[in-house]
Amino acid sequence: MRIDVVSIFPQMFDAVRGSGMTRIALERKKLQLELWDPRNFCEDRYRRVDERPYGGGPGMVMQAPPLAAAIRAARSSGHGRVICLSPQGPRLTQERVRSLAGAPALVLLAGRYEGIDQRLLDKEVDEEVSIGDYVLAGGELPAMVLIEALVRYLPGVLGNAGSVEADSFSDDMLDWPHYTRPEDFEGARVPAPLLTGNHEEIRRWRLTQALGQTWLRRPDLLAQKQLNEEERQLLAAFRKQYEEQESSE
Ligand code: 9D3
Repeated sequence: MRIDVVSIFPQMFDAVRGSGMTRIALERKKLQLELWDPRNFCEDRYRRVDERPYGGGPGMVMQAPPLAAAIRAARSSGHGRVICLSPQGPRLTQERVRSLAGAPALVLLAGRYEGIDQRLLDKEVDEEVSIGDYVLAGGELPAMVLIEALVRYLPGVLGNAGSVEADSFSDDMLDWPHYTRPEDFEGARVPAPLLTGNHEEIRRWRLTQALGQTWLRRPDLLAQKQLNEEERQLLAAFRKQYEEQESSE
């Protein structure tokens, strides 16, 4: 997959270049990441990319011409859809990540300041995406969030190929709790079913925990999920135990 990013802070992307799964993807040539700085596409000799808003008001607005030139340069290499990271976009979901991961190339536009000239968005941007309802200073970290989420879908990047599939199951359910050595950590023991070596018992314990934790912490997710007969029984057992424990405390 090829990802071209348009940003006035290209150095921020050293973070994804230099570490973790994204670095592996780059090394294995599963991912090609190119940065395009709109300041290099300015006519202006001071390299400015922002101006005061028409109509007045606080803050600055990113100007259309340098952004358009940078996006067009970025697109000429790939032929990707242009996605603007924007607080105005629909929220990024795993489903959207999955659908974008199928694209051979994407252009990501990360804005700064109060916003981007609307005409640039109208002419050059195919879709907008937000990563959540909180205020950041720009689209760079959201772009990196999207890149990391996408890279997990590239074949030959994830060590454990099962993880992406496991997520398609678990994106509507929380994870079960995980344990590793030592068996006893300051008096806290690993739950007994995990030590039995009985795969069926372990599977049932994990499914029960996933259902139970989702019920406790994210009832909104559970409400959307169609439970099968086994899941209904396991969740009922979890709730019964939880409620007994509640009333005894
Ligand atoms: C407080 C400023 N807001 C005016 C009412 C608008 C605003 C402009 C620019 C808010 C944030 C930003 C910069 N943010 C992004 O570019 C951004 C973002 C975010 O802030 N939160 C979640 N997802 C994203 S994607 C891009």
